[in-house]
This record gives sequence, C-alpha cells and structure tokens, in this order.
Amino acid sequence: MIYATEIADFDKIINGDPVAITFFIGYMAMFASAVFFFFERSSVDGKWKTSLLVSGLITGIAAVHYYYMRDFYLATGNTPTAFRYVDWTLTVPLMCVEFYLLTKPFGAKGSTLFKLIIASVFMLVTGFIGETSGIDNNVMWGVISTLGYLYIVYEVFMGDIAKLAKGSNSEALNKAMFLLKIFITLGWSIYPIGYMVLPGNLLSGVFEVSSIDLFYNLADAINKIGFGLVIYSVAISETRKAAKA
Ligand SMILES: *C/C=C(C)/C=C/C=C(C)/C=C/C1=C(C)CCCC1(C)C
Repeated sequence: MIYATEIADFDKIINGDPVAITFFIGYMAMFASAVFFFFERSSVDGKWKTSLLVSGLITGIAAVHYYYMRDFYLATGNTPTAFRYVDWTLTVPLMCVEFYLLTKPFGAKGSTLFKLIIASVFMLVTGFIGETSGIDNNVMWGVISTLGYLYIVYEVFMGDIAKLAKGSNSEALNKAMFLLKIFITLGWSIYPIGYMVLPGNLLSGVFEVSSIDLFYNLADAINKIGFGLVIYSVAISETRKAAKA
C-alpha cells in the first residue's frame, strides 16, 4: 500500500528538488564506489590492498548514512545535521588513516596519525555545536572549528607528513602527496563554505539555507569518491610498475 505522504516524498525527486536529487544520486554513487573499491582490492599489490579497503569502508559507511539522510530530507524537508555529523565523525578519521597509509612505507609514525585524528574530531565536534547552537554563535564556533582544519592543512604542507614526503625520492609518493594537498585545500574547503550559508553567517542571504546540503553532498562526492579513485589509480600504476621490474 502506498501512502499519500510517500507520494509527496517522491514528488520532491520527480519535480526536480535539487537537494533531494543529490541525496538520491549521492546514495547510489557511494554504494557503487564501495562495491568497486572492495572488488578492485584483488587487482593491486599488498600494501595498497589496505588503502582500497579503507576507501571501500569510507564510501560504504557514507552510503548507509546517505540512505538515511535522503529519507529524512524527503520526509521532513529539513537538513539531516545529526546523520551528517555521525557520518563525518566516522569517515574523516578514516580519511586520516588513508593519508597515513600513503606515507607509512616512508616512515610515518602512529603519533602523526593520532594528531590528525584528534584535530579532525575537534573540527567536527565544534562544527556540530556551531550548526546546532543557533544564529548568535555559529560564526564563533565556525572559526574555532576552522582552527582544527588549519592544523590538518599545516601537517600536510609543513608538518610531519610534508617532511616525510620531502625525504623520500619516490615518484609515486610525491604524486600522491601533490593530489592529497589539492584535496585538503580545495576539496575540503567546500565544507566551511557550505557552513557559511547558515543564518547569521557570511553567505546567508547569498544562498538559500537548504543549499547547505548541495555544498556538503558535492564535497562528499569529490572527497570520498574522488580521493578514493586517485589512490586507486596510483595503486594500479605502482602495481604495474612492480610487475615489470
Ligand atoms: C567525508 C567527509 C569529509 C571529508 C568532511 C570534511 C569536513 C570538513 C573539512 C568540515 C569543516 C568545517 C569547518 C572547517 C568550519 C565549519 C564547520 C565544518 C565542520 C563544516
């Protein structure tokens, strides 16, 4: 039996509500990517298998959250802030693991990973407080959250990770590092821009509040699927190189 409310929900997708459509596409894209990364593990060499496993976990966890976020949005028309932050709290530390795995063969230490995870959790907890604490406080919490973000940028450009990459003469690592820097600065910066559409913040009035999910859904696709594909292509070319040698 189909209920009238369900028809109204699907109406949002059929009538081209862009937010609803990106939740719908986001869910399928995350799901398909997870399947792809899990299956492709068998085409790459040993140390890359873990990287692909982590990419599969990141997109798989996101797929489950997109499933719930899509339905929540369809049913209420509101932005699913809590699901979003639960997702990020699991997937962003996993992305830090991904950065660590890239540099580990060249001597990255567990302490570096630990610092990145602490900074990302700090960024997300303060960001969540900012999104839920109302119009008067969201700029302040956004600024505090950005400090965590800037610390991660610092680690990648000038801290432990940068030093390791400089010390190695691996072409593969340098290529991966170059891409990593682009994702961290351009890809990740879409999130704070999305945050700024909240009422009382810098871009409110320029974009509708509901567009926050357009920014976040776009950024997730770039950073979770795009970054996973970049790792995959480095893994494939390194595996081929090793087979020839
Ligand atoms: C897969 C999900 C990812 C890579 C999420 C990344 C999220 C951020 C980089 C969020 C950053 C934020 C700020 C820098 C300030 C405002 C609040 C946040 C949490 C949106």
